[in-house]
Amino acid sequence: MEVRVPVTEIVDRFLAGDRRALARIISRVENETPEGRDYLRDIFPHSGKAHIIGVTGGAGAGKSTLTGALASEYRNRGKTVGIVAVDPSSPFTQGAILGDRIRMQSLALDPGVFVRSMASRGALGGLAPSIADVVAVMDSFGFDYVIIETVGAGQDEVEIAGTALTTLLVNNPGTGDDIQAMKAGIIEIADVLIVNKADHPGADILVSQLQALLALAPAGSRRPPILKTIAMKPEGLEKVADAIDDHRRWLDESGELEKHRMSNARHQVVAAARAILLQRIQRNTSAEELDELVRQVAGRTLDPHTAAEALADSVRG
Ligand SMILES: Nc1nc2c(ncn2[C@@H]2O[C@H](COP(=O)(O)OP(=O)(O)O)[C@@H](O)[C@H]2O)c(=O)[nH]1
Ligand SMILES: [Mg+2]
Repeated sequence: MEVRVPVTEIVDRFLAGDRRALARIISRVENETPEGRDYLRDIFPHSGKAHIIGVTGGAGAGKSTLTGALASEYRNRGKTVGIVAVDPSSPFTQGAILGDRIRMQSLALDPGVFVRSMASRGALGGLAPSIADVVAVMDSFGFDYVIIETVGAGQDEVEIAGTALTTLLVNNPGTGDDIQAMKAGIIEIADVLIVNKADHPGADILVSQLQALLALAPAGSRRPPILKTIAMKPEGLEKVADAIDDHRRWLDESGELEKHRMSNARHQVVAAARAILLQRIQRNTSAEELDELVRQVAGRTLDPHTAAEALADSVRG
């Protein structure tokens, strides 16, 4: 059985920089336990100082490798980094961080880096609301940068972009479908475009294709820089780190940062309210009751909205 330690004691240890307290708080927050909510309430006022970076793109684009290389670049600059890997196939997720990649192993031993992997889907479906909470915990701990790695799957990356202040979109030469995907609007969320695996043929062609796409953007909108990297080597990460700092400066000076904070806060409050209501409905509805409603809807004797009203009514009063 686990020894109960008062919330305030753990929070004090956390605020003093104790990594074990950090690990404990992240677990409780990620699992959305009452203890986790107590921690979050106490430490949330300490968040808001870190720069939050989203790294998104297709599976195998090199997001994890790039995230590790970017973290090393920040360590060289004397900065600390928290990493949240929201990617089931992430090497960060495979327990020991990559036996075969020395750089990532050394990151795992570095007290200036903290890596956490988590599932993208909450128990109730939808993007796990706790991702933003875990990011807030790392932010409160005092990391200079928090990097969120997420596999590009449409809605997820849009929501992650809501949490991240600067979003990197990782592309590869010679794949072709990237450009199509970006036409579908994903490019709108990219603040920095990365052409990774620039050691492969076709990197310059991809750069010009991306430039052509950006030329179509509305006049006056900010053009994301396009940067070539070889994350595996690593090569090109200084420019990436500089571009992220440039973007942060632009956010500060243009007033976009404040707008972003407001819309992100609004999104989080609404998402949390939705999750609470859904939990209450689930608490108040038995599996049999739900099955009965489902049968009626499937049998067309009841429409889905009326069924949902019946569920919602269970939390009233
Ligand atoms: N040639 C080459 N391979 C790379 C580069 N960056 C990553 N890779 C490799 O691409 C594969 C997928 O990388 P990973 O970081 O796991 O991609 P993710 O799925 O986007 O996180 C791995 O085998 C990496 O070693 C690069 O710049 N050049
Ligand atoms: Mg990965």
